Amino acid sequence: MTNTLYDALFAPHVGNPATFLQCDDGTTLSYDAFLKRAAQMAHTLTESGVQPGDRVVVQAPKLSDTIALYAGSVLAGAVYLPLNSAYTQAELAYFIKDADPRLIVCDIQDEAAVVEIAQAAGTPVLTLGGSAGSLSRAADSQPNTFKAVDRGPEDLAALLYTSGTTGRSKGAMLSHKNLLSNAVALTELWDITSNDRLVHALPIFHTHGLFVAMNTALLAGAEVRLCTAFDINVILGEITQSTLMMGVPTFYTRLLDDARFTKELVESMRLFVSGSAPLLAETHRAFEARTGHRILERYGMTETNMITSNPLKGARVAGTVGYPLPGTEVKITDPDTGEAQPSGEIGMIEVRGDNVFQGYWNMPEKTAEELRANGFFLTGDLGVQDEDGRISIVGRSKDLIISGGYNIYPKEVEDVLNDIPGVLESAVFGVPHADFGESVIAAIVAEKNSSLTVETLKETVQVQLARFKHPREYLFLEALPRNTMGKVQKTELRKGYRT
Ligand code: MCA
Ligand code: AMP
Repeated sequence: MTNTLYDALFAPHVGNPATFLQCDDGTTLSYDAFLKRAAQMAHTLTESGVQPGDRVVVQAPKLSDTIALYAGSVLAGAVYLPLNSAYTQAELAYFIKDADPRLIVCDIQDEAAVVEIAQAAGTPVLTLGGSAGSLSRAADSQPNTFKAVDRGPEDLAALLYTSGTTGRSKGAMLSHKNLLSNAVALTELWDITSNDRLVHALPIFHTHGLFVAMNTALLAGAEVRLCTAFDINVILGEITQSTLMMGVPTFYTRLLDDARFTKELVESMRLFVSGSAPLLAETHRAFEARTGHRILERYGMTETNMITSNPLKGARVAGTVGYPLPGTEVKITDPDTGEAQPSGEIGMIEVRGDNVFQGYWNMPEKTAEELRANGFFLTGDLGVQDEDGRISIVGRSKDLIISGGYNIYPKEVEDVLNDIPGVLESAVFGVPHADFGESVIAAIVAEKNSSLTVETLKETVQVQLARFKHPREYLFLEALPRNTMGKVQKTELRKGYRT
């Protein structure tokens, strides 16, 4: 009997007294204690009716019990479906309808609202949020061992939603093999060991904070300082006792903006990793000048896990994302013909390997559009590979804004805006932002004689979309700039912004 992820990430830690998690409130959990809690979570899931292959939706705070729930879901053979805690009720309702989960776990503070949505689908709801959470309370009385459900490498372990150029979010199906192969590659490449202590300030509902950070730590037996948020005062304190940090570029610009962040403070640190959004070469250089550390930039996607990384030993070149991970093939192709491009030519980044997902949940046509029959996945990122194999991302063929590491697909925001009475059309675009890298701006063309106001727009947007997707400014225009084919010219909108 085997369970691919459990056998590799969790089983080796049975009886391991080393510290696994340290939380904001000072509580610590050894690996052994964590596994016992995971077993209790697995029992609670099965008692709630969760069968192997069932989806468990989790929109919960960042707690040790949330990580134990992830482990419990693996043990019970379920498919873990984490959601951004910023999602609104409207967004949550879509995911629940699409994923048809057997159980929903939410923040105790959101219980009433989530129950309202869940009732329509007849799905039970349990809560997390300290000792009062109903999931935590139910788990307390369960046995602390659980026989892992048989799951093979191809079985699904997680379903992660990612928005798309069509506006509708798609569930990326990730198998045990997808997650494990990537964790193994990264742990080896970055030489993560049980001597490491990771400062973990990322959210645990995305690939970066959940799989890149947690799965590598589990595989290596490293210690994790679980910070509920990126609080600069907490981070500055923790960094003096840690060896490793994983973050989005905003983490590094915020650290550099603080005069207390010095070379002396990072004496124990051995590695700073950046990803999820482009790290400016100027941030890379400033960080090295301040600390002596060259940030290691890597590149990935929800559908593919991590794809490339700068080397641990060897040149970490600012503005590049390094080399394909072991076991991962990368091809740069002509976006029109799909033909491989010679080195030095810009093209679509395509990826193949055990890290690449199994397709989009219930969307075979979308899967066929983006995942070629030969196994290569079309990332929508434009890149160039040099003679040596090193890759740089130079743009995107997909219309995407990345703000503080969160992805915002303009089409999703435009769909919401266009449905508001009085809006004739809209175009959403990104502009540079000092803290978040990019921020969201909406250009609006109002219908003639309408009394549309910014307040009306904001009211609807607030109900429909998570806060990080909200336009930070609305520009009222007479018409949208279009090319001769009628396509909206977002480059013109960007150029015209504040000029
Ligand atoms: C918070 N706000 C944001 C963002 N985060 N607005 C735009 N973009 C954001 N990323 C809003 C808040 O709701 C708040 O709204 C206001 O901005 C200021 O919040 P602040 O307290 O400054 O923000 P924060 O709570 O400190 O969060 C910033 C953050 C956070 C730490 C950068 O966004 C973060 O943890 N980002 C990491 C995302 C991540 O893990 N991405 C990985 C995706 P108001 O105006 O109402 O006050 S996985 C992925 O992309 C692939 C696979 C990969 O390669 O990793
Ligand atoms: P997601 O949909 O959240 O998985 O986001 C994946 C996207 O984030 C990729 O397709 C890239 O456009 C972007 N991304 C991730 N890492 C990097 C990086 N190091 N540099 C530039 N873009 C990145």
